[in-house]
Amino acid sequence: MTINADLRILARATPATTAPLVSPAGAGILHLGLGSFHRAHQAMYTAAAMQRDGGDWGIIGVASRSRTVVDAMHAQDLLYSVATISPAGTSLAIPGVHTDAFVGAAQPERVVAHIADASIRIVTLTVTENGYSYSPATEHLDLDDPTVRADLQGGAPHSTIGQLARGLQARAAAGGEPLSVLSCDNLAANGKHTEKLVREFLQALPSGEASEALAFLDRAVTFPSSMVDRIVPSTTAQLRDEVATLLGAQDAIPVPGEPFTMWAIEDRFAGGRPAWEAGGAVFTDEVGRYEQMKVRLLNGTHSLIAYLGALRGVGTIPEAIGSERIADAARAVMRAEYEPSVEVPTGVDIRAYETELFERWGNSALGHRTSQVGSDGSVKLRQRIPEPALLALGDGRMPHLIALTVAGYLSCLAPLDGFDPGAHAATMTDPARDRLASLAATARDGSRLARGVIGELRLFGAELAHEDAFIDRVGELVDTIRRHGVDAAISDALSATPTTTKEGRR
Ligand code: CS2
Repeated sequence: MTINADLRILARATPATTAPLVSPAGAGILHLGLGSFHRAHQAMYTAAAMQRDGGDWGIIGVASRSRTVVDAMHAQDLLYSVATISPAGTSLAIPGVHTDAFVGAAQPERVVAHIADASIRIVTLTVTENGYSYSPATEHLDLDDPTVRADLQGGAPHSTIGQLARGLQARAAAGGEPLSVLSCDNLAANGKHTEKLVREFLQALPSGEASEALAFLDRAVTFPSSMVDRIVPSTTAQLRDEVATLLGAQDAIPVPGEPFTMWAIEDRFAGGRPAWEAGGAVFTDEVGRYEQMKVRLLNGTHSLIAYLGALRGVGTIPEAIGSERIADAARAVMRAEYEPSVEVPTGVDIRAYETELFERWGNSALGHRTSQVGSDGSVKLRQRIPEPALLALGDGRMPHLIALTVAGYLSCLAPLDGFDPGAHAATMTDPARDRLASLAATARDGSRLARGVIGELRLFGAELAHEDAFIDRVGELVDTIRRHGVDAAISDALSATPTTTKEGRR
């Protein structure tokens, strides 16, 4: 008996919780980025929407390069389970929203054809911060990126922005039915950002080639912004075993997720949308505020916890936040350095939000790894730290704990000669790892390393590259970590931070 038969039989034979929530007849959504996050987040909201209101909102999932999930999904009738995990136990759901899945790198023309197809009304994206071909140094589409250059020259496109732009050109030529492109990545103003990059791609084409597509964008394409939130660790063999026991069938690709989930979306959909509110999504004009609050308080602090934890030899986020020193640093960075830069969305109680964050990070059953959160720091930190850091510096305050976050990152990813950041740092991956390693190889101390990375490489954008006092502070903390250990650096940053008095702590 094949795995898919198992899942189907299970769908009929077991209680509703393990039957697929829906089985759509047709697809209305093309999703780029078939990773765990999409499968535990958007897929669940879309299932809830169709359960309540029906609609042809099935999802065609496109994995960027890897065949693993696509092959497993085809072997399982496009089904997989989402395991909601807390210390109280694990519950399973099978969303069942996907109507097809394929690998974009293997069939780029098919991505373009689906975007052009009128039955698709929304293209959603979870391609990570790194998937937008954006150059922080120029603040535009990265025209030096070889994939973008090749996509501009014609042929089947391989960059996400190239695929979107070529798909929109084809859709314009095919009659120009309305469409929305919805970014679900952790980027500030992710809708605007995506639109800007798509337009820059089209504008970079030989004159006249994109005029029809640009007029179509003006007339019938929207790029709503959205803030997505759910902690989704990588799948483990242990989870596969646990799911097999609960399900009574093998699932090769279960996705673990925390109980908390949130989605705030701008309600600007050109061709309609699923009733995602049925799954708890919030439609609001304040997405920018939600995004800012989440990317800074949750993600920015998450990075700090991950790097400090890894440097203390700790493998998981709950273990890291369980240390009082790291919890103090986390609270201080949130209150003293991120909160002043955030406009809190209407109706949100920031203290309650913060308390909930500590509970979420402390979810010991989830086993979220410091190495996972610490990976891709070059592209993640760029979203999380420059604006709050610049704001504090502009107000005459040194953001010591943001500097410590960067120092922790550099100590993990670009260790100076003679410093061993430990096993968890060693498994962090990062697109800038080689560039960082060559800077670390020639830098004699933290100050030169920080200058090279922030000042010359401009890893965190053009503005921070000129903030000498901040760069020096990062360098000092790198040296403290190397000479006296991470705890000494935490004490140093905390004692320099005015609001980390007893009264400011909890
Ligand atoms: C994390 C996020 O890996 C990371 O950088 O901060 O993936 C985080 O878990 C999610 O954004 C939560 O919504």
